[in-house]
Amino acid sequence: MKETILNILQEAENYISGQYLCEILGVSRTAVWKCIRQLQEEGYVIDAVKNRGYCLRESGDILSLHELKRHMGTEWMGQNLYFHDTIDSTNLEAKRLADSGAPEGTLVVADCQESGRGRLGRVWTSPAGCGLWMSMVLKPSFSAMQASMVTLVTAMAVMDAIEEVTGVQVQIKWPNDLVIQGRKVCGILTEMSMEEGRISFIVPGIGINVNNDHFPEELREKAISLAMLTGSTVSRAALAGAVCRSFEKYYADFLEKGNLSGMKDAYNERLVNRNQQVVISDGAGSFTCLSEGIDETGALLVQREDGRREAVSAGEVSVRGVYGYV
Ligand code: BT5
Repeated sequence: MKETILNILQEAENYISGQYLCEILGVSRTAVWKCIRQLQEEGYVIDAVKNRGYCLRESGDILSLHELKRHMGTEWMGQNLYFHDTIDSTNLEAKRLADSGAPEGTLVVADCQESGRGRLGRVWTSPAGCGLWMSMVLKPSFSAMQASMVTLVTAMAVMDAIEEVTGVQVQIKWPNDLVIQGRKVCGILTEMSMEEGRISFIVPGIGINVNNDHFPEELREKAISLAMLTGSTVSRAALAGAVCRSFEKYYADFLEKGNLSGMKDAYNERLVNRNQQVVISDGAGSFTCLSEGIDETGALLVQREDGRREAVSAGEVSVRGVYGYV
């Protein structure tokens, strides 16, 4: 019933009378009032005026199943949707769901992660009430060789979504970070499960700092949130919907071409450090080189100091600027 009242208020442009709600729902005025109180407690600003009824003023940044569904507008991504106030990690949950048969397009969103994860066992700081922590389930038929490209497809999708919702221009730090003013606003962790040499599922996990007004000491110089830039609260539900819609678009292009040729130029235009010296670290050590941009497989083309050119694959590698994070 609460859900129906919310839908009616969200669609109405003006006051809706209490009497009307009672009639449609076949319940008492007290029952309607109880629901209104609950919605107010959840953060909806609803005016209640005698002889006029109820009017929804704003939804602000409420992250809930209802708000996520309302903003989704996708064909397949997020149509099977889970929302948790708190969870260990949306990637872990998406993998558990995928393992037990959840379909492609399953989306897990949480308000807070207690064990948010970065790559190589690093921690992803995921406090409640300010970030968008979400993971998607893909069940592709392409080969494992192509899987690392999914991180870059996801980065393109998030970049566009952030611009659509906030107007803020984002840069990409290959392979899995989005940065603004040299600070990390989003990290992507793509995980894959294989069976008998074939991909059983891929889970791209996205962490976006949206309305954080501060960061722990160790991230203060390195991280930024969208609200810190725009000065206003950003709707995480609207952003989640935009990410999913834009992901559908880029993923379809990637599947059609089998590579990143359709987005390579746009990616390179936003590549931070392009044509600059960077330090690349992998399991074997680190080296300094000139970053030239990605090729259509998503590898970073670099030139070593001795002039040798090579393509570095987007796997477990890190890139940083010669003097710091970018
Ligand atoms: C990443 O790893 O950037 C991938 C982060 C993916 C997070 C999402 S949230 C939803 C889903 N569920 C999960 O459990 N994970 C995914 P990496 O490149 O390894 O970067 C990790 C490093 O980023 C840390 O060592 C910190 O230095 C920094 N960091 C941690 N939390 C951050 C935050 N909130 N904002 C910016 N930087 C952060």
